[in-house]
Amino acid sequence: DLRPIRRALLSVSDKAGLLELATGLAARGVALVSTGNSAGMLREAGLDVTEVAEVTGSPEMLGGRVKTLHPRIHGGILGKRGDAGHVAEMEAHGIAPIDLVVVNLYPFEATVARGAGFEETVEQIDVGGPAMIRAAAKNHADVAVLTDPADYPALLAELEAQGGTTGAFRRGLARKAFARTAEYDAAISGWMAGGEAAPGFRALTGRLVQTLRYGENPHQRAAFYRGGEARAGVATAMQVQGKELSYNNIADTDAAYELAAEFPAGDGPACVIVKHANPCGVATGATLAEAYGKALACDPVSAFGGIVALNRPLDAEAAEAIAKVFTEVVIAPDADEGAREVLARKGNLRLLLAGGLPEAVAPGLMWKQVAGGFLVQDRDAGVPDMGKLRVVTRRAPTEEEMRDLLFAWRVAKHVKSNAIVLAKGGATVGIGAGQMSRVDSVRIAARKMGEMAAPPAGPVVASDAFFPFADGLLAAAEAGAVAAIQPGGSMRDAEVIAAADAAGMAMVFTDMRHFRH
Ligand code: 93A
Repeated sequence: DLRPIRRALLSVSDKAGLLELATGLAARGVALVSTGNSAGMLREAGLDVTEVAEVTGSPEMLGGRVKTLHPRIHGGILGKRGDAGHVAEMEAHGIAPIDLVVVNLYPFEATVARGAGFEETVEQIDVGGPAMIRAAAKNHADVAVLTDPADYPALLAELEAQGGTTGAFRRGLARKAFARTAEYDAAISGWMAGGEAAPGFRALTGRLVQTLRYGENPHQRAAFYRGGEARAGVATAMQVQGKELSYNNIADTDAAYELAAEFPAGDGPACVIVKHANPCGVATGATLAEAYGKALACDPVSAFGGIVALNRPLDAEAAEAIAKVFTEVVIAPDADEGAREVLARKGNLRLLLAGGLPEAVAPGLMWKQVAGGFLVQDRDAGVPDMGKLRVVTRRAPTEEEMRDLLFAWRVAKHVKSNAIVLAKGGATVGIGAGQMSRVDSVRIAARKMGEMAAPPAGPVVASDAFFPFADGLLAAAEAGAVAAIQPGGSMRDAEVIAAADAAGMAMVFTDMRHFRH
């Protein structure tokens, strides 16, 4: 299924990489056909190029609205090379085959983004471009289609290596081409709905990574797509060993890695262990192995069969420690040779290398389905202004307490609400998640701490939203908590502050809450 490229049509708004591509094609004897500005640029560079108007015998008209919409162009793209009927018809109508289509579209999205007016925006709706892209993608049995300058070098490399394009190569390009036109039309319809200011204006489009064996449960079908945002993470990571990822693995790995990203390199080694979308242990340490040990100590029972995420390249020492506990997935920015050797002994364990840490504060969107529709919101990239943390109690936190408060706060953001996190010495020591009442979350966190092999004294407590009554705070004080961090803002803040003062606790308000449902 190798196909030569004898004639290429180039019509691009984004001229990046065009000259290099066209020069490479011309050097291989490919005849170049092109539209107005693209043709001008090629000619200026001394390349031999035929204008589309010469091919069609019809000038560009209607201010450019009709340039390439002509049977000599679309017949040349769509005709089946192996179909005698098509070939005869093409000859009868003077249609020459086009083997490569290089098109990128009028910059509709960028025009909307800069706030252009209605008329101007309508004019930036490309019609001829998508028609050519879709025609070429449909006929990928014979035709290659480039819609992204990033793919130009790969095409030249393919020609160099193969002397033409393979079926698999053309199919990959066609899939990308249809994703692009779908995304483009979704942007137009979103704009027409007046939704350009709403999150989600860019439609849900993605590239299938893998059809999963099943979903959250075995009777549910499932698939995994990559798309939307360019953040490093589970969707872009490389799996270097282990069994196939499951739906729940992927969701939990994402939860783990997003929390690990709250501890960028400058914070020192950090480790997160997640089970059922919630962290069951999070810690920092002098080494990754120490961080893992501290995270594991928080709740070793829950950590069995968990997901481990690390904020820096995995080393052999940490890998040895992780390998001792049954673990489903390990994700890290990278892993050194020693670590890979250690984990290779655990054939089933999935090791994912993400290449980097996602940026915790990067903007992005989150989607949640509801019956008959979906909700879209910004991802929670909020970070309270640390300079404006308000000490509301008579006693201010000590330096050490403050360090643990800020640590616990970062973790609480990634625990399902109602979230309560007890922490000491840069490690969680009790986590209460997903309860309908905040006081229950406190009790669970306190019980978890009590079940530790060596429960610490004097932990701090973080609450993802305000304590509506004093009872939750009092339960934390009873468990030994010496300091608290919470958004504040309850009608009964005064009662809660008085309870903290009575217990000798220090408390700070963040003025920002982190519900996560
Ligand atoms: O106005 S169009 O929808 N009508 C067309 O027939 C047509 N053919 C190509 N826009 C059309 N194009 C677009 O022109 C291409 O998609 C590309 O974005 C652009 C390239 O024009 P130029 O080479 O003059 O810069």
